[in-house]
Amino acid sequence: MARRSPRRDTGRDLLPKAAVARTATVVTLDAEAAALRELRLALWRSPRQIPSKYFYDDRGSALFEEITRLPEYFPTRTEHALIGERAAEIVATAGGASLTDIVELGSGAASKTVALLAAARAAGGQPRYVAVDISAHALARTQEILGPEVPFEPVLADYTNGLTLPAKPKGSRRLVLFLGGTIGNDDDEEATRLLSRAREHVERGDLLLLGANLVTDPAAIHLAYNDPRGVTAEFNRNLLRNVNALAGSAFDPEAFDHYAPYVVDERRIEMWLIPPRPMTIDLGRIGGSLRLRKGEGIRTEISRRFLRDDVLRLIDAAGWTPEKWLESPDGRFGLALGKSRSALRGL
Ligand code: SAH
Ligand code: AVI
Repeated sequence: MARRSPRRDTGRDLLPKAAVARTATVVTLDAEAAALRELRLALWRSPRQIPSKYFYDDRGSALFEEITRLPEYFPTRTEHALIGERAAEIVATAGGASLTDIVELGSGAASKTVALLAAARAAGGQPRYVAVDISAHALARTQEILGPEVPFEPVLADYTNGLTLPAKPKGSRRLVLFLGGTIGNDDDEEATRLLSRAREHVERGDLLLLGANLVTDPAAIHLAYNDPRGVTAEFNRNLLRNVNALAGSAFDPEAFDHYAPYVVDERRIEMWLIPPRPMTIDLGRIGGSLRLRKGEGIRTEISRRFLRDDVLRLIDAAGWTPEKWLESPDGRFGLALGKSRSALRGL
């Protein structure tokens, strides 16, 4: 993409139109400036990093959907089956017919949410579906998958920043979804902050449904992030394309190796991009250039595996009292339902 000339953040009339923005990082000039600052800080951290939310431009979202269909990538289909089997129970716990809206953070294509919406309708409700995602492509896919009959409100936003959501009628029930194991892409501090802030959008008694990858066979986890067709490797490298488009930087994605080990004692996959030789990269609007030594990787993602009690402790610390725990028969995926308390505890 052509490098844009530097602009000053002088007024709202200069903002690019939201309709043409492809990710929430380019919706406003403020957001773009914040993204450039965030990238700079992350690249100078030790180890060097690029936050995983930068995976999700149009191509990244499409590649993630492709990953979810790979035979090696078991989390999506495991969670899908679990939600499919327990949808009626989840909806009943979340208010049944009085459930007025389902808000999903990082909704992606929302393939699993369809079962919950159907169960809510079967229980006599007609909830609106509010999907929050940083990727315009993901929200468009959601609309396609849902069809026109579901009341749908897409929100193009970065959920780590302040979120504005459509108001909920007072006294009605709202269910917040955070599925796919995306919570495992954050460390404990970030995860607790995110889940606590989600409570700003609910009333006491509303529910959270959180999906988490559980500790299982390391070889199976390793294969899920090292598929032989190289789709995950492409997803990893594509992050550099997205950064180039956003920042006018000159990373050469093809020059980096995809490396994704399962680190047993940290209980997490780590995704890295490794330069096989020394490189100097012009960082465009991030500022300056980046010198990488041979093998000096950039970490692009952590993807954590949890034990049941880790998940329950996490939601409790974020102000959601654990109500129910659902687990796939193979023990690889868990869903925690938590009820919002009025006061925060344990933070
Ligand atoms: N929940 C879906 C998608 C998981 S992929 C599933 O289970 O299949 C993670 C999703 O979160 C992507 O669609 C990505 O665009 C979105 N995402 C990642 N970081 C985000 C952020 N900071 N704000 C909003 N959306 C984010
Ligand atoms: C979105 N997130 C839960 C996925 C994961 O498994 O951590 C992203 C992903 N990274 C590589 N493959 C899939």
